[in-house]
Amino acid sequence: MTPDTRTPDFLELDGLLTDDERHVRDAVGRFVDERVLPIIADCFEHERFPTELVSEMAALGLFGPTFKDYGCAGLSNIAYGLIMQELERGDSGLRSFASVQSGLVMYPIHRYGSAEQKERWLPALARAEKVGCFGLTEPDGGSDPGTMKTHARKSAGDWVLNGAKMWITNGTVADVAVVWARTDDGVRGFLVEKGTPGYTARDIHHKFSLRASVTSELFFDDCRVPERNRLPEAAGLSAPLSCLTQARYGIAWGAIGAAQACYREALTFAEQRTLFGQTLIHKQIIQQRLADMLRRITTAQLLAWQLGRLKDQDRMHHTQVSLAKWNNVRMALDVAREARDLLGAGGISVEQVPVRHMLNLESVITYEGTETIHQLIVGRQITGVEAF
Ligand code: TGC
Ligand code: FAD
Repeated sequence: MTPDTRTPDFLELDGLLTDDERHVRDAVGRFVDERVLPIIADCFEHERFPTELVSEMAALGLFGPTFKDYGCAGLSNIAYGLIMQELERGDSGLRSFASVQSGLVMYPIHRYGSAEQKERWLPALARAEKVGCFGLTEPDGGSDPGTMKTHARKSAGDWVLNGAKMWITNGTVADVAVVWARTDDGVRGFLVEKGTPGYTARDIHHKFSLRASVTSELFFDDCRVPERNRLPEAAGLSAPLSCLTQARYGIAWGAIGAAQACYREALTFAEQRTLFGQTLIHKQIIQQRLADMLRRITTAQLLAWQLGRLKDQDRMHHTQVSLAKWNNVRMALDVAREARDLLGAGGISVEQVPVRHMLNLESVITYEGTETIHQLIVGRQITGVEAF
């Protein structure tokens, strides 16, 4: 078989997927080609999240797809990864929306919620009749959530929240915010509903990254939340950190999609652009750059696939996810920058995909743990020494 250098799938990973996984990938891929790519550059340019696509994503079963109950599809974790890959081939903003809804809102409710909370929220979130957000990061620093200032105090059977969260995806559009706050018993999670007195959200503008995604600040000013809205099984910082593991897993796959989009455009350009009497593909340096992109994407694909296998076998460790998020996002950012440069001046236009992906990936390498934080997590796993 001739290795596929177009998709690219150089090591025939397609053959490692089940029929269901291929079917899911192709269905989401068609959605991205037909519904996302025609509008996404305009959304990015005009700082608009394409809300009109959310119900279509829900109809495709893209929210909470690995859960077996509450109206979800019960897909494998590899299928989930492929969904993220295809969405991020469209735009990191779309993948962010799905990451937050599935990994950061449905996951904590499914794992840490009461039966009543699950019944109330999970089917509605799966159908995207309700949208959620996840509030962990605070204005004084996101890398060290253990020092969060937002706090909740018990008062006449309710909880009273005070504090602020910053850089929150979907904050102003969310019907429910999963909010992490310090209590006398350590960190606890709360479901704060839109319209609760004392809870407000406001969008952050002037972003040059993830422009097709809503990013917000959340404020809690004596915000009273009933005990029934506390996640009863969430105790301590490990609860929000376990949610991050889910979202980071999806990002490790998603970054591959962004890199694929950039590589394909660079390859097509190099085949068509004639300079010094020949198309660019005849130049050694261009071939070396394309080969390097292919090498990086291929190793990231293998890494994501094995991570997915481990997750499907319930053997995945969160430090393995850190290694994959670090490697694959760094790979995608490097490929996007290379592709941007290879396109010459045209590469600075949002009419070509690399600059949009490149700018988006500047957020992706920062959120869900910065590259440095993931290096330190892996470093701690190697040495047993904490160096944060
Ligand atoms: P540490 O002592 O390491 O851990 C406390 C407890 O948690 C456990 N744990 C984890 N469990 C599951 N998954 C993980 N990833 C875990 N990491 C740690 C750990 O075993 C321990 O359990 P126990 O039972 O012993 O108590 O805590 P630390 O305070 O030293 O923190 C370590 C550090 C720096 C790794 C952590 O704070 C960290 O990951 N910081 C980065 C914060 C971050 O990534 N924030 C992301 C916010 S959400 C976001 O960005 C969404 S973007 C959304 C989009 O896609 O649009
Ligand atoms: P800081 O933590 O202040 O870090 C600043 C710098 O210091 C970084 O370069 C970092 O790598 C470095 N650094 C940190 N610790 C060390 C150390 N020990 N040694 C050496 N260097 C160190 N958060 C949410 O809770 N929910 C969301 O939905 C969400 N969505 C986001 C969407 C976007 C578009 C963005 C950009 C961010 C989002 N975030 C969200 C926040 C994100 O998780 C944080 O930005 C991230 O965790 C880093 O926190 P910080 O920006 O405060 O940087």
